[in-house]
Amino acid sequence: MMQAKGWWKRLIATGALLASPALAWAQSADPHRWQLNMGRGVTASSQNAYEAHMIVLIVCVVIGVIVFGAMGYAMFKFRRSKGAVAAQFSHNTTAEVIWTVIPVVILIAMAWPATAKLIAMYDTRDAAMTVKVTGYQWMWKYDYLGEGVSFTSRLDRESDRIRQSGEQPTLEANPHYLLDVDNRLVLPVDTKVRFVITADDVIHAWWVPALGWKQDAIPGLINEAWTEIKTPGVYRGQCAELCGKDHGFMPIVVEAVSKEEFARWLASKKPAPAAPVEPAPAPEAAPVDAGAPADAGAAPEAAAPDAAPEAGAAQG
Ligand SMILES: [Cu+2]
Repeated sequence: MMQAKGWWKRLIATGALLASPALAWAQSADPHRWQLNMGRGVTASSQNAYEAHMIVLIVCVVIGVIVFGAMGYAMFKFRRSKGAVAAQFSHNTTAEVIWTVIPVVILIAMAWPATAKLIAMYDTRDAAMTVKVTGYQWMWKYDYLGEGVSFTSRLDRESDRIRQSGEQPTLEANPHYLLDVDNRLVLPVDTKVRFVITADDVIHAWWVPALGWKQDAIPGLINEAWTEIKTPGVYRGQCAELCGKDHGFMPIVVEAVSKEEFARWLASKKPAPAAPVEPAPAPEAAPVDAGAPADAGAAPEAAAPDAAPEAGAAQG
């Protein structure tokens, strides 16, 4: 009895959810189990895609209801058992003109906003920053162009350990199994970020559903895309082009943070000015170049061990 009650409650709750489109279609950025509709995402592009999809879906539903409704009505109302006799005409110019013109008008009405949205999606001008994305078998590399910051991003060690140990991961213990990386792509919110996307070996595709697009990464070719994330958060994606045996093990994680936080993060990732690699060539070069007029002033200073870091700082 109690069980039956619970079942009814659930049915009513589901019914209420389905009856209210706003509730049923309010999606979080990442897909989840039993999701019925596409997500809205967190960018203008993803919102555009969602709206275009909803317009077309509504048009399809209305057409479906009218066509199948008319068909069902005609079949039932004019059935043979009631003595209906089929008309014998074979052509009707007026009907043909109407059923050609109406679909053309509907198609144009749908194509117009869709084309405007597509054009906006491919307009990478006026971006505040550019990130180069390179696909490798089987990881991603991100270069913040002009910032001197670049790193690779590959499957996190925990996911790698689980998949190779034969252990059975659970949603509770490993909620981001195969969807976590060692180094996340950090991006600022409310900033137009341009991506240039390529690959080093085979074709990959960079895809984060919450951003609203998917772009092929092709060796020898540079594809472009852009995003402007509105909501801070962590958004996950995957390689979307079969690229070899570990295609399923090169996830993408984007972390969108405030502009201030991003500036701090970027500064922390930049190579230190007095990095130990930089001053090293100076003492070596000093004896050779000592006689050269251009380096005559700098060489003795660089040769002195305690002055070396300063020389390095000046170079950096
Ligand atoms: Cu790939």
